[in-house]
Amino acid sequence: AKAKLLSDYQAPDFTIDQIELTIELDAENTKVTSTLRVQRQGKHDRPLILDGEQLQLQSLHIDGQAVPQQQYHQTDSTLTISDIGDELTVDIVVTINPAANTSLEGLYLSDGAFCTQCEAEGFRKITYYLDRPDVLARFTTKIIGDVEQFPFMLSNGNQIAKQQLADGRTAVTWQDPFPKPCYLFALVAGDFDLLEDSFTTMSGRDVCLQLFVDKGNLDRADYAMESLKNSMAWDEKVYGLEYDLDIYMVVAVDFFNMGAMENKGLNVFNSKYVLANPSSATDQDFNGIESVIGHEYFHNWTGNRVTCRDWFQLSLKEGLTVFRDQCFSEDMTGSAVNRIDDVAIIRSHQFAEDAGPMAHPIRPQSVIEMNNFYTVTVYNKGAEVIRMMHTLLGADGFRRGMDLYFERHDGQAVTCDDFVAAMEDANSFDLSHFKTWYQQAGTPEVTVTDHYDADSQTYTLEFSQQTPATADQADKKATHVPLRLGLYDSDGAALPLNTDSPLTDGNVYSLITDTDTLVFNGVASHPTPALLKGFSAPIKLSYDYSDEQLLTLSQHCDDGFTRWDAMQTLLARYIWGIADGVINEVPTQVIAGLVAISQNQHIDDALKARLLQLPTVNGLLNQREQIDIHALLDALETIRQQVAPALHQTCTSLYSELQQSQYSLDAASIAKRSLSASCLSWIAEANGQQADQLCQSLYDSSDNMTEQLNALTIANRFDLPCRSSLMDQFEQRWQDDGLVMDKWLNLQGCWNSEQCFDNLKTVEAKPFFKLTNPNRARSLIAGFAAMNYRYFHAEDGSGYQWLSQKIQNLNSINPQIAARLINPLTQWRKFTAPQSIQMKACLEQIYQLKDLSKDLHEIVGKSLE
Ligand code: BAL
Ligand code: ZN
Repeated sequence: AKAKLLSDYQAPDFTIDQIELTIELDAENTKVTSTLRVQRQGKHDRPLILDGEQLQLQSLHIDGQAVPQQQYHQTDSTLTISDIGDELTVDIVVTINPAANTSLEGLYLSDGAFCTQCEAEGFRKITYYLDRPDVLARFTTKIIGDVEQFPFMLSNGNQIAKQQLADGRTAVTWQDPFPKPCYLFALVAGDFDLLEDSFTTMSGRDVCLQLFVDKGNLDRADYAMESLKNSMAWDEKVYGLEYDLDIYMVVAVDFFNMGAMENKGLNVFNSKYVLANPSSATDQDFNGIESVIGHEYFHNWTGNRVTCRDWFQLSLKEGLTVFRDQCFSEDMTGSAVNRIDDVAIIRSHQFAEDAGPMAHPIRPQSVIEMNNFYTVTVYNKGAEVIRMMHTLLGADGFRRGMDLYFERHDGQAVTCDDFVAAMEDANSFDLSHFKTWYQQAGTPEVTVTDHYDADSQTYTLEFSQQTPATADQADKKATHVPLRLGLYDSDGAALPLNTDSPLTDGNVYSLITDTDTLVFNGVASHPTPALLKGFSAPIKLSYDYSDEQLLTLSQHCDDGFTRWDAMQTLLARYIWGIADGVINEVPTQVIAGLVAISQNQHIDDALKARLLQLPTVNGLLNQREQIDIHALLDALETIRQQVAPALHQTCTSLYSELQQSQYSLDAASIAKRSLSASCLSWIAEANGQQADQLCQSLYDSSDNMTEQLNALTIANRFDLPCRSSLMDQFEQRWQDDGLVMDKWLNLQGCWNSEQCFDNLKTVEAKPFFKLTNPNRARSLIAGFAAMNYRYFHAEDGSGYQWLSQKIQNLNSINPQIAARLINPLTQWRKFTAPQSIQMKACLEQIYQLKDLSKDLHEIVGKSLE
């Protein structure tokens, strides 16, 4: 397959401004009739080339006349029609086989219900069309089916007709008044339970809200509905953006590749991001629902009303919408730890992508399979780039930019440049240099040195920046890095920042050149600097902190992220020291620092839970090259064993203080459960027998999934004696509920036991495990390959071969999921031999597959380059 280049973009030769679809549902033989109103764009005599894959063409008419065979030509991905006029009506009839569609792209069956996924290029599996986001049409969709089997037949917009047909079938017609690209088309037909509610918009319009869930799941739908109403209110309050249709539907399905999809007026969701009640879902699940419901709702403006010109611009809508959902979640929970959790994703996953074979800028320049670019770079780094603009312009300036963006571009398909131009023009702020973030892959590294002059009471910071070469680009330019600064005295008190250099609101300094110097005046003693407060840029920052300075920041800094970051930096320093064999022991003052945090009553529980966590393996892997994974895992083990005895007593008493008699989902209660899990894990490290009892009794006495899963997770991680019976009890209780069993599958995958690998075969044979279901596949496979470092990286290479086999199976079932789950193998260059050699050999084997999908071909090919 050939790469498409951003630089080759050309406006479409034809547009379609209206489409009438009739879809006659049949599991194996669905008939799709479409009537397209087509117009030539500009003066040219090129043919009309429609996209289409896996379609059986039944008939083709132009302006009512059958098109003779010599006038059209089919390939496996196109239908070309020549010798046509400037304005024409094209009637196309195709048949498709939804039951055979395991790729879950286009029209497919999810447990008996029909549903669609069209982004990015799935509509071409439904009918021939100009499947590109800059062709916007008004859709009218008639769905014909058996109403007994499919009481709900849904599509975008408003239902305008429902008729009983002579043959007993029912036809339901929907019309979407907003022109849209076909990636936002959706159809759902099935039997569901329905939760209804309403929302009155700021202009007083009533919107009907409908949430469709599998039969029997209504008791798990309330939180999603609440989150939807909160999202609608939030977007009005923060951005003045109101919902624009009279109905908003959300359907939860079990078979879904992504988290959810923002189809106009008819979101289709992975049931993981809808269904939750306290007994079946964890606090983290509830958070995920709030953020994904928010995310898809926010897309109605940032994505649907203003969409992307081409798929290279994906971050236009995704980076912006992730930023919006992050802010929404922060406002809902009012907690500083949201930021820490967002940063942890960047550091553990995005930095790895930047350093790996698939490195790409947030606006990629070259794509083989678009599905491979729904990445943590486009989404989460994209959100960081939007956040930096927010930081530079301030909340009011950012809002002015958003207002101008909608004023200029409502109803259009635009580019990231258009977005940045609106931000610039609304604020008279030059972002031309800042736009490097859209062009360059890679994680900028900023190094800071300092100098204190007691005589003049000046404190000087010297900055330099450099971005290492990435797989896709060798040469890098300096970029615009906003650094939110703070200076602290030895007690951790914040000092005023007096400098002649310009700092924007909130003490933000812009590093623009390769090197720069910043001088502070009136500084009474050598301060401790905080250089990246709130993680104001997605960079790696290095400054040679002393242990004491890091301890001071972690104890006292007024920024939650900086506190956490200081502790992580300090711990990572000693983990690497031990892994390298340079030291054997963590210094007592570091251990004392952790103990002090555990005993500090002024730190809120949620932050304390994060401060007491060791750096993650993934995060550590991104700090070095050529890693001996087993030495690193051993070092983590050592540090845990050295720290645990000191934390044991405080954690034991904290743990008992934190027990709650009643379950509640407010932020304070969630924080208590989170800290309680951190404490339990330190207790388990110090005293397995005590932890065994605590896990057993927590599991037995608790009425909520969060605590039960905390108990199970710790039993699983420390392979406690109670593990096996708790896992059995869990299976007994939930075996008929795939969504809940995902938690169990994930635990089996990351079981910290020598038996884990052999056990995988038993688990795969369970009736609730289905490789065809992305949630099931992900839970087990990623649980093992992305979370169980010790056994995935087993010396004999068995872990790699197991993953390789799963990928080969998934290659033909669901290429998108195969391409996501192969990720751990693509990181082979990170590791020393023999791991790197074994991992590479697995990739080479996969690359030889005869029917290798485009998705895997791109990723594996780049990994081996
Ligand atoms: N647009 C794909 C799913 C999402 O990001 O909302
Ligand atoms: Zn999105």
